[in-house]
Amino acid sequence: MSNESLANLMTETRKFAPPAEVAADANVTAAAYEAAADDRLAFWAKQARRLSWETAPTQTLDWSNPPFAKWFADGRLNVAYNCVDRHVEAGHGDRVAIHFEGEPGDSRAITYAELQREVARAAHALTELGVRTGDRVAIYMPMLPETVIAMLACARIGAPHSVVFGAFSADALATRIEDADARVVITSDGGYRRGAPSALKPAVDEALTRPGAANVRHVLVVRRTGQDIPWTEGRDVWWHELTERQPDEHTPEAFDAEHPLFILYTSGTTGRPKGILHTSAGYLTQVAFTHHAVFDLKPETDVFWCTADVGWVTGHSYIVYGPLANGATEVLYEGTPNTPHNGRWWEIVQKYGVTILYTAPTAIRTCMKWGDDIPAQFNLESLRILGSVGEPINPEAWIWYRKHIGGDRTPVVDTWWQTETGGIMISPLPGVTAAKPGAAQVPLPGISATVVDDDGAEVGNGSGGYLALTEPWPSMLRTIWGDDQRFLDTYWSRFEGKYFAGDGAKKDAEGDIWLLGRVDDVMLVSGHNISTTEVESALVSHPRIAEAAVVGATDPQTTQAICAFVILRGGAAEEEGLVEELRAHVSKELGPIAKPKRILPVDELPKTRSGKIMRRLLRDVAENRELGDVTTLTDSTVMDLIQRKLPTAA
Ligand code: 6R9
Repeated sequence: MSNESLANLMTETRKFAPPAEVAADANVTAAAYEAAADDRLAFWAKQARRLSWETAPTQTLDWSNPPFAKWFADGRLNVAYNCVDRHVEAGHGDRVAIHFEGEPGDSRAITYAELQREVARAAHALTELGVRTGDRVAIYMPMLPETVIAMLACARIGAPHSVVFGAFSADALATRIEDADARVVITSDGGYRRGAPSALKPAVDEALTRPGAANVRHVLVVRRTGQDIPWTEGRDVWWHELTERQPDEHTPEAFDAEHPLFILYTSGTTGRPKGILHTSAGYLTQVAFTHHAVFDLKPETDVFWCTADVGWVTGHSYIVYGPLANGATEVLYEGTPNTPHNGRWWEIVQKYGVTILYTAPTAIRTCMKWGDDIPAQFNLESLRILGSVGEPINPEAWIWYRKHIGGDRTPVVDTWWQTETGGIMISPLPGVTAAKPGAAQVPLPGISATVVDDDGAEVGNGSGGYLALTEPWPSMLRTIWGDDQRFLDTYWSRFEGKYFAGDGAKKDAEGDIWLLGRVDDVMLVSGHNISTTEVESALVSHPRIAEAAVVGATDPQTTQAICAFVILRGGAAEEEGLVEELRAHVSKELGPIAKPKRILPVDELPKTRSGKIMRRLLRDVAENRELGDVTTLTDSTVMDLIQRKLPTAA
């Protein structure tokens, strides 16, 4: 991003100091930054002592073969023991671990003592199915307690899991089963989505017809909806039948700190999905620490709710491993935010007295679109901290979130991280940082991140460039499963000795970091680099716009032309002159160079199930190309809707 004037145009200047009561009682204070700056490795060695070790580590980081890191390498522990048993042993067996809320309104509270018994039975069940330490298990599930139990059972016996989004196709599942060479698949008959049972098992059956999936011996099936499903005798096993007859005690075995914990596939923009490999102790240390620090979790009194899907890294780290390692009480919700009504999330916050909410900008903007009056019907006073993850959060959405969900009193923490980083890397701390709407701001204590230019040189304050991570961190990916070379090429070859995150970023005059979206999403317009995020933010700051997605479409005059897809607030129709008004608005906010050439009002935007806008597909539309791979879309009819709109706007 060479165009500094444009990179400086995001003129957000509002700041929100931490509330006095949060600051006074914060888990982590400014002293943590100093301690970590003094001795980063000693800081992490101390954080590792949050965990219970069978053999405590004497080593912290082994970086003798960069970028292949080993953390706490001579230590041994069991991840599931750390997330479950030790809380029971500490006398918290009666504490609710999971408040499960089904979409149809059924609910189930699972205490740590019950979770311990369920995980024990599931661990025995996997062993009976022949799963041995090191074998891979694919988990293809809706959001159910059994999903969490299955992951913990795998961790308990040292069998790395590979969770595949329940919304992915049979093809996507088959590719992932094959790449990881999974031996067992855990699934369910189906789950409830948008008010109706939706089947899952048939996709597994289809995936298992592919030659690459030939090594799968068993399919373990959770009964959720009771719908009729195809059954293969000998291969398919009911979860309840198998687990019910298992003992409810299981002796945990300690594994090496670097024992593989899970593989999680990220699709990226091109090529085969990458199997991101995470290992045990470093990962657990960082997710436990960050959950404690960023959300200020008080396990006795807080009720935590992360709305992500467990099939996404946010679900792994902040539904399963972080909160449970910290002995938290949390909500697990099966369904969609608008079933049976647009206030369902806020009803859940009220019902369970949720104190900490962690969600994505896309969800926040959707709620904005539905209207302020929806959350206003519920009592949200229990909330004390709000978090955001997944995309840059535009300042207007940040402000709305704080005001309409947080009652104008809660801190909002904008957390930047990736599947590859395993845990949160850049974020304000709720009791320390004066928050700036739209910025993740500061690397956490113990994390080293900066912004560099094309040559890898650090940029000064006020300049734009690429986000780079300059020191190894405990929950970093260890490699791409089965492809060390791709690991080196993708992340470590762009800048010597630094991790290339693939995100554009800038530092403001105070040295705070602003994330500007994926580098692939930066547009080149008449020689200027323009971030899609900045143009989207400018659009959303207009009162008529609820959501915006911006892409660069090939253009004979300007290399790329800015093309914006926008959703109008309250679903209103487009009136005469609105598009012109919006173009003028962006021009005023960002400068004439950033003025979109085309603005197309649409009803929906194409998103992945983890809430990210698929700009790639919008680029296909803007350039009149046939659509690329749509298998990871939440709702594939969205693209038809958008294409049908096109002629009016051309
Ligand atoms: C956790 C997660 C990673 C990419 C990342 C970046 C974007 C995530 C963000 C953010 C700006 C934030 N991203 N959080 N951008 N501000 N707070 O989302 O993992 O699915 O692997 O995506 O998401 O572009 O590189 P993952």
